[in-house]
Amino acid sequence: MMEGIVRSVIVITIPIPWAGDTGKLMMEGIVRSVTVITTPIPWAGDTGKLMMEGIVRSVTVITKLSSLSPSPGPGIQVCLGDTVIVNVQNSFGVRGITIHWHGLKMTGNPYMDGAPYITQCPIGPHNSFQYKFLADTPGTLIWHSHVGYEEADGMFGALVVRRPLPSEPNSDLYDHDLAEHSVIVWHWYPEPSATLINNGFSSKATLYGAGLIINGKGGMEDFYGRYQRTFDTMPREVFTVAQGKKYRFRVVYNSAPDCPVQMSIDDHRLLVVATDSAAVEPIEVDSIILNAGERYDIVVTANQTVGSYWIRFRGLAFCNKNGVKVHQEAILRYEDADEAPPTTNNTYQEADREGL
Ligand SMILES: [Cu+2]
Repeated sequence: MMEGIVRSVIVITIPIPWAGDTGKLMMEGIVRSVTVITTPIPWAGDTGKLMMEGIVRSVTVITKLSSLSPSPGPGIQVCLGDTVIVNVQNSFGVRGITIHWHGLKMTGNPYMDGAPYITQCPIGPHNSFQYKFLADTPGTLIWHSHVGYEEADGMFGALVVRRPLPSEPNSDLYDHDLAEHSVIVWHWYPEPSATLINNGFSSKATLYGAGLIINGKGGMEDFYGRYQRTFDTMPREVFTVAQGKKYRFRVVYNSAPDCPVQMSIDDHRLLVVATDSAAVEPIEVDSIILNAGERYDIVVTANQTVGSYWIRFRGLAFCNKNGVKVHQEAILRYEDADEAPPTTNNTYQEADREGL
């Protein structure tokens, strides 16, 4: 608790033998290796707090033991054709959950798609469920809870399905495609989404955007005047690159309100090579705009002076109404660069780009 604002929280912990664990799966006497993702969850329904810049609010999050950031949850990185197994244990005391694998076709396998009351009854409190499905769609996808506001409140993560480079369109355009270059953008409210959104709907009030968080990190401002102060002390996410190399970044956007986000990198162009898990004819731009649930794969060439550069995220629509100028930054840092953040301004206006 800081600054006098305290909320109770349910913290969900997955002590993870996470992505990359391999195991054996036997079907009809045929044994093959699979990528197994085990989540034996003492989610526990523990109470705790999540604090950003002194604002504490409840979140429905999945905590990685290896990280202090409670959301996004662990990235799932698999290969095309892998059978993916995820053991989910719901340790909430009262809520049902499902996990949706956003972007996978799930051909012939609808009951693993996580659509509550349509293809699956929610996993009840203190119950578990094993998802098992084929990674049948290559590209950048997202996994997320599909009940209530849990996704909006933090229960989501990247799901990346890679294929052999010879069959990967545009793979000649980059040197590296690393898990650490997943960029997970979360539209963030300073209190539970249900509180704001339900009240907004019932009173026909306009919902305003409130904040953006990149891979669980970011400085926060009091964008809509709720706390009557400005604060900006939290660390920002840093993406490291080596000068002269080309990197594929996989950008995922999770948002509850109408808040498209414009993303750009100072002094660097973005080469778009895929969107929503489908490869596209490469096109070079100076910014992209993501809507909720969208994914963009971009190639960034580290062709500038060794240093640190702002990666800028600028909210539009509800995130730019009535003076609410929601923005956030991460840092593109070259190896051997000073650890200080970029010295250029990080205002909303600075993030305004042409597009092409
Ligand atoms: Cu979805």
